[in-house]
Amino acid sequence: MTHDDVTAEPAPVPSDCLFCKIVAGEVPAEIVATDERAVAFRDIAPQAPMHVLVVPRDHHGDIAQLAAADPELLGAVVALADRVAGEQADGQFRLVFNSGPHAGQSVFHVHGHVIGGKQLGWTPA
Ligand code: DGP
Repeated sequence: MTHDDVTAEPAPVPSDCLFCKIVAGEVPAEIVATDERAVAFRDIAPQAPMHVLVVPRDHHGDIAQLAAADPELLGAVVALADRVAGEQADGQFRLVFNSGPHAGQSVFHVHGHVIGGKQLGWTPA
């Protein structure tokens, strides 16, 4: 994907989107926080004492598509990540958005990995 591919047009919602199903309550997840626009739940394969995924309720494929289509919603995702870090850890966190398969994205409903609860190393492998 290039920047030319990013438009404000909403992407079609895939009928089999895992994170849409978690948001809808159709697939179980350990939800730790919600608000009107976003949902936070524990990652199924945690990489740190706190490893929570924050997703917008609306479907967007990746962070660039979300930022182009609804920047306020991206702000809501970041705000919920900050709240989760305050509730689940010491308020300090790393927020990672993998964007595209080469970056490690495997679920194509934008999600921020909220990671913390220990001293984190740098850089990611
Ligand atoms: P990414 O690779 O950046 O697209 O992150 C996807 C994350 O989603 C990965 O860390 C594992 C997590 N994950 C995949 N399937 C499920 C699931 O069914 N439930 C939960 N809670 N997390 C999942």
